[in-house]
Amino acid sequence: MNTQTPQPMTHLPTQSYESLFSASIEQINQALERALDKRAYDTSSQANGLWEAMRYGTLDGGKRIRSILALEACKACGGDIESILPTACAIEMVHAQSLIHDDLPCMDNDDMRRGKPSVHKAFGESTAVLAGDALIALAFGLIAKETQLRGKATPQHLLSVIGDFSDVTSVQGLVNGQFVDILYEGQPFTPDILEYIHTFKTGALFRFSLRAGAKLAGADAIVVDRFTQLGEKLGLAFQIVDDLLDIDSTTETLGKTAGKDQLQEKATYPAFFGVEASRQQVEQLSQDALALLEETAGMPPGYDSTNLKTLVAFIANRLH
Ligand code: GRG
Repeated sequence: MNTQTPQPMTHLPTQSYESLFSASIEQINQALERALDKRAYDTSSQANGLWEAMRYGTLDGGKRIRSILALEACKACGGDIESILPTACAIEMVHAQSLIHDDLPCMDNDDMRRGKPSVHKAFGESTAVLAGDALIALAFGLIAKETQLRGKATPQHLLSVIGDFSDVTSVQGLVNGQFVDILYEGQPFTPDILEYIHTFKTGALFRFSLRAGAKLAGADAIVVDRFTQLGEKLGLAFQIVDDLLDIDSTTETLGKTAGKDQLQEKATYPAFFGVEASRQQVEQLSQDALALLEETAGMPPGYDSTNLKTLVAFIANRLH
């Protein structure tokens, strides 16, 4: 396998993701720890094993890229962190759920995730299914119960975010993408099918993250639309890079089994277009994302897109 460091494709701020966003990642991790504190919900000990599995699958690991995007979108649009933090945690919970269920033998069947045994390996299949189920429902409750609306964000914005969250967690989002992803395993596919799978399976949660950040800042419709497009570009770029890393990287670096897409005959960008053309698509999507961030109509005075531009570069150039 080729483990050479690829040349950065997008020439942008070079500060590393981990160093620039360490405080925000810590803030999200602490909020997730509180949100998954069993004592707040359940005083009996019967379901301790379920809580352990939910915590194992969500805490301790993960780049937190989707929640960081939501936070940064909210800040760039003039919003307050308190308005978006519960939604950012809900995003991570649903993302964790999708990984837990994706790893199950009846889905993509992976024994390893985030550098440790996947949840069904550590806790058994039925617990993994139930832990994922509980995380989705808990995520909705978190947004509804914990969001503190500040600044221009209104209850109407909050309701609309909850509506979007239903779309992304159901047939207009991850479930749809996963279904079609499995449907096309080992089957001939077209670029349209490929874009469909990636848009729903991965893009939908990125789209939601950027859109929720703008909405919970109380942004105008023009800005919400722009951040929605930004999420679509970044989600697609993220998944194409994921496809490339599956070929180029190692199990050790990724913390999940590398080289599986080819074995499972998955519909991926490099499988259809080849590695070089796939990299060019990531570059194009990154340039499109940067162009969206250059637009200022509807943005607050002092609008600063530096952090979001750094995130574009991280998504294009990431190695894990
Ligand atoms: C949401 C109700 C509901 C069901 C989920 C199983 C399923 C349906 C969808 C699977 C979607 C999936 C696994 C998409 C892959 C997305 C992807 C590239 C994941 C890796 O994300 P990273 O690299 O992971 O951000 P970390 O570990 O860093 O958080």
